[in-house]
Amino acid sequence: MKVEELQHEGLKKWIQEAVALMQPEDVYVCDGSQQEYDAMIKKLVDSGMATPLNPQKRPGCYLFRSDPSDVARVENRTYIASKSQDDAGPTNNWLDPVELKKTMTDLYRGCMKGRHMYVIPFSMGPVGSNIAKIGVEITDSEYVVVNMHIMTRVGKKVLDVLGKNGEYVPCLHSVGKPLAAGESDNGKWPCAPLEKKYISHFPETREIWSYGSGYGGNALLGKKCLALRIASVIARDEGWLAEHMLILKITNPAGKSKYICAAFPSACGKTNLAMLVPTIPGWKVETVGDDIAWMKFGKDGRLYAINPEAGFFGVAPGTNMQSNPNAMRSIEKNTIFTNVGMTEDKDVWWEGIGYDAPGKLIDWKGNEWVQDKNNKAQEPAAHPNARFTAPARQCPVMAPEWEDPNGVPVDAILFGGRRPSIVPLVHEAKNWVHGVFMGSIVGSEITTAALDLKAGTIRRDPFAMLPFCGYHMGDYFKHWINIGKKTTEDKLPKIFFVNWFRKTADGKWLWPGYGENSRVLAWIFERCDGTGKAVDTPIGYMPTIDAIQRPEGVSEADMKELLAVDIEGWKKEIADIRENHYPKFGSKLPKELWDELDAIEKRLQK
Ligand code: GTP
Ligand code: SPV
Ligand code: MN
Repeated sequence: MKVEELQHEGLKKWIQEAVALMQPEDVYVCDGSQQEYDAMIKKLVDSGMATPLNPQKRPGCYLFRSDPSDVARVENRTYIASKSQDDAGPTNNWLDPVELKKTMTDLYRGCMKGRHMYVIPFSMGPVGSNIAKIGVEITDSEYVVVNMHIMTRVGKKVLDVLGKNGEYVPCLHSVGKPLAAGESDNGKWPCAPLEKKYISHFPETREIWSYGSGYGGNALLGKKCLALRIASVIARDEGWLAEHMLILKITNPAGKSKYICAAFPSACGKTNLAMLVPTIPGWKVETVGDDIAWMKFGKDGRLYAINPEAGFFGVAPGTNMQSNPNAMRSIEKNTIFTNVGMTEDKDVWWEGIGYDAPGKLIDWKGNEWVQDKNNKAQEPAAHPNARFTAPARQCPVMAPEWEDPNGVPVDAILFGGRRPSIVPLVHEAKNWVHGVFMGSIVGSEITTAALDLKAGTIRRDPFAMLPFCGYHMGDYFKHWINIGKKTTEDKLPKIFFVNWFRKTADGKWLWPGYGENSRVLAWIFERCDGTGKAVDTPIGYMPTIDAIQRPEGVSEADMKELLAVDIEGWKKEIADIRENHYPKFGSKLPKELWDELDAIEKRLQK
């Protein structure tokens, strides 16, 4: 489609300005069709950027290898450029919006020379639904176009909804590597060096400007940039919640269903929990979303959640037929793989896929790779943050209502993270504010989902939103408390804290995780139903030792450890929150949360 054909004058003007600034060879407006997807893929294959995978084993699948410097989000180059620094708060990188726009305009000048410009109209949420938000991404990356096709709803139907003067979030993106006349990428992933990368958000004007990275959340701007950082600001203003949460439906043997949202930091198990195959007979879990939830109040005073996305951008390593068969089935066809290993017959392989590498591989850097199981220090064949992009509709356990524009009523909200010690398998908040307290203290061992952090150390990641909250986190905590005041306690979701990642002294998992997590979900279901057995402890309600059936391989002693309150450990935890975590938020830390901290400390001292 041509720019001249657009009905929306504002949109046309914005595109024309971008063209004048970025100077692409030509401009193409995406219509979201299959032909368009196929043509884009062909271009990517012809240029050597994409490798078609084995058409028998992986029909419609393609492999990309990114630049080794461009393999994950870059938190230290991600900015919340609100007018006042205080509005961005202590947890976000801030730059003055006027200064930042100046810097980035200079970078954008001529940045698309030798490249095509694509205009991607997309909807987060079902097209036309009154909770959906429209964005338009301008990009010079075909990789972004095909990924956006899968991750969002793209094209003509979005433009129809937008009409002549509809609202949209403008999302500017360039890989930041102009080409000289006659020059091509030669199959090499284009991006800019780290110090030139900017992933910028302008919350007041609701704009996104991204430069220099082609990877994941840095470049697919509907996801973390729009659906979380910008949407969290809109949600604050409008009285709803935009969260880094999976949404699942769980049905008990009697056929009764409940909906659960769960916030875990990046690479801490959302996709896996969302698609879980229960190990307990008679229970069923279905998927509504695996990464982002938008929650709004219904007329009945309950919170309803929608998944604004249309696909999964999931972590490949560790995904296998045992751990997540539904993800494995979702990625059998029509899937884009980024930074995984490739076998000689052009299938994919990664660490933790469930079987040894079948012969020689090409690793994610494009080099020959032979598995050496005796060499513990061998570099992996797949990058630890290697990902698959797959259409949600391919997941065999999508809940039929996953695209319901009204969303699903939320019965429970879970928080969690990777905590090798102290935090038990599950505990339940006494009330909403106690639950907000739980969300505010989420901590997790750092994973490889962000480039610039030291994997393995524990950092606080409140509500799993540390890298995704578009405003002052103290105000965000307050917003959560206020949400609780908009309805009655009985209509609010119950809040729980889970931890699948306890380890033994010799570093083994204390809890088998994955499908076995269904045992904990069943208890949560029962608690919401008013039946599950619990004891009152200083940190909240916990299952009695017999309330959760013990999985095979977990001894009675293990179970006791998983469900014990580590009083001394929690005292240290509380002290750390008091001395290091909460003070960061200064006067914006809601008094209610200090009160919760005092109360829990008192209970621990008894
Ligand atoms: P993002 O897409 O980055 O937001 O990640 P996510 O939260 O969806 O995490 P995902 O489900 O992709 O899991 C990340 C890693 O954690 C994978 O390597 C999984 O194999 C591993 N994992 C997930 N669930 C469990 C579990 O219950 N126990 C253990 N031990 N590992 C798990
Ligand atoms: C995450 O890091 O939480 C992701 C991947 O889901 S990305 O889209 O790159 O943010
Ligand atoms: Mn995520």
